[in-house]
Amino acid sequence: MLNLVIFGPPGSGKGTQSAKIAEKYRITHLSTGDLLRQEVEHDTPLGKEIRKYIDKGLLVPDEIVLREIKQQINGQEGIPGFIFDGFPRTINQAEAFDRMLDQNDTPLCLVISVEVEEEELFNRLMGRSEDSGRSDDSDEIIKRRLKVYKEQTFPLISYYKAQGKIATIKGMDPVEQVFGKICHAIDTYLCSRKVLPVVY
Ligand code: B4P
Repeated sequence: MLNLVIFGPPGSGKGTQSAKIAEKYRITHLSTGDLLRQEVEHDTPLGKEIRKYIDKGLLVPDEIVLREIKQQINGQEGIPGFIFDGFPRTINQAEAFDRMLDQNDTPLCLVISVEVEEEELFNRLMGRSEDSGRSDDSDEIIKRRLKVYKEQTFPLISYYKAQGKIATIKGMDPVEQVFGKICHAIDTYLCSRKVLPVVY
């Protein structure tokens, strides 16, 4: 089973690249951002609770996110793999995720870490804000999301480096070039079952 995580700050291209990875490697794309926004759209009590966090640019509480992920994984046994997009985002989520994968006997293969400079991230998200309709794509909230990333999500790089699972991708290039580098990292893993400690 091919279990991949794509990791990076807001605007690094996680959603964009995940769709392409899912299509090429025929695995299921699971975006916690999309799952949470769907709950908000349905305007359920849970959706109302989630909205309070997303609208402020804060992370949604771990227990809500973990429940969503569990439901998705448990409903889809026997599929070729997953690309987890935007999950995990805290050390607590990563530890719970490791336990979940252990229980299902389906280890995590590779964590794709996409690196983009902060000014470019801000410009991309402000560019998207014009037609995304996303309540969190606004000047002040984007700045908060970038701060939350540094404080709560960035430490996951050391967590997965210690497991020898990080492939680092320079994400400043156009979409197709970034995708080419990601495919190279995945194909290298598929050939050797090893993650090379290089920057693609
Ligand atoms: P997400 O939906 O994950 O939003 P994101 O971090 O902004 O990434 P996204 O995938 O949308 O953008 P992308 O970089 O592809 O999360 C939203 C919110 O949900 C979070 O703030 C949080 O509140 C909550 N949440 C989600 N997961 C959670 C979790 N696990 N725990 C707690 N809370 C959670 O693309 C951005 C823009 O860049 C696009 O316009 C794209 O076209 C452009 N772009 C992409 N690649 C490019 C390239 N190479 N060159 C130029 N532009 C590019």
